[in-house]
Formats: sequence, C-alpha cells, structure tokens
Amino acid sequence: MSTLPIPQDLIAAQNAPLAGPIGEDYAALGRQLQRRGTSIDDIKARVAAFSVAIPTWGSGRGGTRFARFPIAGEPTNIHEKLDDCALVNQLGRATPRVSPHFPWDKVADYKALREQAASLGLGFDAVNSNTFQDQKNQPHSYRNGSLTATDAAVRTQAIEHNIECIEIGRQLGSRALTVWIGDGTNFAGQQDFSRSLDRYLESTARIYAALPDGWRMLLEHKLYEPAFYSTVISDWGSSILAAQQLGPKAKCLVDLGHHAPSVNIEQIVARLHRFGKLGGFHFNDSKYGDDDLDSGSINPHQLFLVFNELIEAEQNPLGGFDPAYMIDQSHNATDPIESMLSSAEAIVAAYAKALLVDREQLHQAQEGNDTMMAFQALRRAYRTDVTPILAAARYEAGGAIDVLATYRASGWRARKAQERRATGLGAGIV
Ligand code: LRH
Ligand code: MN
Repeated sequence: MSTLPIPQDLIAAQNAPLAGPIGEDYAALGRQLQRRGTSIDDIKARVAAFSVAIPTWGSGRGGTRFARFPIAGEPTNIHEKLDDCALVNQLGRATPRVSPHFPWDKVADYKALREQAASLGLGFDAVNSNTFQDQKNQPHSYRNGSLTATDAAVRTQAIEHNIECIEIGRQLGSRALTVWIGDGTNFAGQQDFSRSLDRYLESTARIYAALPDGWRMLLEHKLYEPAFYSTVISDWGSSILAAQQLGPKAKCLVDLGHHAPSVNIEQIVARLHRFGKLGGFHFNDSKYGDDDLDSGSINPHQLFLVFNELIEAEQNPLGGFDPAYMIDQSHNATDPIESMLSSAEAIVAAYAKALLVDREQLHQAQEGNDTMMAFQALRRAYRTDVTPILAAARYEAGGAIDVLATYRASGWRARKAQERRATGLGAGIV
C-alpha cells in the first residue's frame, strides 16, 4: 500500500472548482477532434498510459561552474529526493519512475531503498554511472579520462564502477545502465582520436559482458563539456558505431542538449530507430549549449517534432521500439518540483500533439510532394491545445488538474524547509 506525500483530499479540494470547466473544455475539444475523425478518448487513454522518468538529481537545485544557489527545504539525500519525486508523480501522474545516479545516490541497503520507492508508488529506470568526477580516497583520478584513459588501472577502476552500478540497478529493479563519460581533450594532439576510441570500445565491451539478461546499455553522446576541443563519444555517429560494435544490448541515448546549435535532432531520432539503436532520451531544452533547461521551455516545436518521429517509429517498429524516456535537467532558478511538474507536462503535451497528426494525410502529401499540406498536417496538430486532455487524464488518475497551484497549496516546500537541514552553498551540477 503506497503512502503518498500529500493527502489526496487536498488534491480533490483543489480540483473541485476546476473539474466542471475542464469537462467543458474537454467536450469542446472532443467535438473539434471528432470533426477531424479523431476520438479524444483514444488520445486520453494513450496519454494516461504515457510516462517519463525523472532524475533524482533534478529534485535538488542544480548549479553551474560559477555557483549553485540552494533553496530551503530541498532534499539532502536520496530518501528525501524520492519523497519529492513521489509528489511530482502524485500531482502529475506521469512520472512513476526515477533515474538514479551513483555514487550521488549511494546507500547501504538498496533493498530498503527499493521498498521505500515502491511505498511511494515509484520504480527505478536506468541507473547512471559517474566517472566524470573523482570521489574522496578514490585510488585513481579521472583527470585524464576514465573508460578511455591511457592508464589501464584507471580504465579498470571506471569499468568496475559501471559494473557496480549494474549490480545496484539489479537490486533496485532497473533494467538499463546509462553510460555518459566526459572523456576528451582541450588541445589538438592531446590524445589520438582512434586509440582513445579503441580504449572506449575495449572498456565498454567489458561492461557489456556484465549486463544481465534483459538489460540494456545506453550510450550517451555529447558534443563538448567538460572537454572543449574533442570528446570521445561526441555525436550520434560515434555512438551508433560503438553500439553496433558492442552488440544488441547496446543502444544510443539522445540527450537533447548534447548537440551543436541547429542540429536536426528529430532526424537523428529517425536514423537511430532505422538502424535499431534508439535506446532512450534525456529530455531538457537549451538555447546555447548543454543548458539543461526545462523541457519545452525554449523550443517546444523541436520537442513536438521529436515525438512526431517517435510516433512514426512506433507505427513502424522495425527491429523493436521501446525507448527509455527520462528527464535530465538542472534546476538552477526554480523550485525543482515545479520545474519537473511543468517539464513532464510539456513532454506529455508534445506526445499528445504528435498523436493528433493525421498520418494518412501527412504520408499522402509527402508521397505527392505537396510540401505545404505535409507541413500543415504537422502544424494543425502542433497548434491544438491539448491541455484539457492532459488535465482530464491526470484528474481521472487521482492527480491535480492544476499541478502548480495544487503543489503551492500543499505548502510542501515550506514544510520541508522546517524539517530538512539546509544544504551548503557551492558550485557545479549538484
Ligand atoms: C552530461 C549529462 C549526463 C549525466 C549528467 C548529469 O551532461 O547529461 O546524462 O550523467 O548530465
Ligand atoms: Mn544527460
């Protein structure tokens, strides 16, 4: 029996004055979609079944290399992070899984952690390893790389950490390991591009060999940062070649912030699916670099176009379609819970709008080279306000019609500010 963070009747009280108006909006949109030959209830059912995982590190304030500005009542350990993530799911009803990061979320008893999560209605999605920071009394530093370091002892340490993450994930009920490494160079000539990649392939093959049945290894590419001249796995090309070399359990993870400005990410999604290597996503948004801003907050149209490709892939699954949907953001300026609530809603909205694309009309226009009608098939879906569908799905699942207003009415943050110790000033992502 799960003990949810706030009383359900608080949510019910907040919903009461909104249920009527949302019902009217839903009925009106239903009539509009009916005229398009689409059943709003079908879309609502798909929306209700959709979910995205949230990052444990997203429940606290994030920072940059310059500074991190904590807020009173932010979580100070994984147990408090799970409480906050459970509230995001209780209100939004779209985030029943969390993605943990090790050693940030390290505990002594993972069975107990799994039980705590289950009692909060949460499960665990992909686990994330961390060989981009040195831990206290760590035998070997990652200053010159991790899985691609020239020093075999450093590589072995990084490999063993990833295998330890798999073991932890197994205890938590996870079925995937996300491997992102910052390995790269700041100067031309600093490392040999091919020998670095060969060391990556050799190291990841040893991690791959430790994957239990039914597990996946998600390779996350990133153009730059922390390395600013070259990055070993810098783009989807390097990632898919490595995944193909490693084997069927290796797939590619697309972090929306890990590309050069104006790269066509939705096309990368289509390509990875075409070759059976679309493993998952880290949803966020960015204007310049890996800004880790709230999903849909800068470029909601791109998020829609990514989901448009995902619906096409789902309808044409080829060797299989089961990408892991996860959020990866750094909440430097908002209440992290509010950012995760609004980001999850933006992601579900992009999915719902993509479901509204008249694919028959789109494909016909594409085959007939009717460029404008092909574009209009997407645009008509994109400009549809799907708010009533999302709110109705949340309401019927016991969630909040207005997630932010209900969160604020709960007084959760103020209460936690009383209960939780203050977290220190600092800098960096967490
Ligand atoms: C790297 C990254 C990676 C995580 C980290 C928190 O930029 O996207 O996915 O491990 O952020
Ligand atoms: Mn990421």
